[in-house]
Amino acid sequence: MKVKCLFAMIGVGCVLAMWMVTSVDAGGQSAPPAARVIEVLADHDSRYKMADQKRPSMTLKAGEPVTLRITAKKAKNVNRDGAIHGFTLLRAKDRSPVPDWDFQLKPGVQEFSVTAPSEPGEYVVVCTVICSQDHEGMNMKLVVLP
Ligand SMILES: [Cu+2]
Repeated sequence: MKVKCLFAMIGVGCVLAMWMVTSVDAGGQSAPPAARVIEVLADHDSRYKMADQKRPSMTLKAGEPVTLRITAKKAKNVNRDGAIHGFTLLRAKDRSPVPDWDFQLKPGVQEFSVTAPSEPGEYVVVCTVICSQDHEGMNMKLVVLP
């Protein structure tokens, strides 16, 4: 009789422990860290701008999820599809495009959810719309930290 009771208590204890472990796990998964929001202005003078930065540049951690909130203001030219600027990320050392970082900007504010490259190093954002005669100078640095 006493032995049976002991086993029953151990059984209940195990179920309780498992429930606690799984619920803690589920809680962790349901609340991912909020992505940092990075605000960029793609301006009418064919320049990217960021608040309080003379030369705009972003610094991200490898694989960090971020939200790009980009405000675009029309320069001289508009693309056939209505885009006024582009926002495309290239690896600096060989100018190879980074997957999922290629955006056409329409006038106004747009948000893009992106993940920082997994490879640390220097990257450059370039405009892909011939927005004015100053288009060639429309770029911005991105540094990815390990
Ligand atoms: Cu441009």
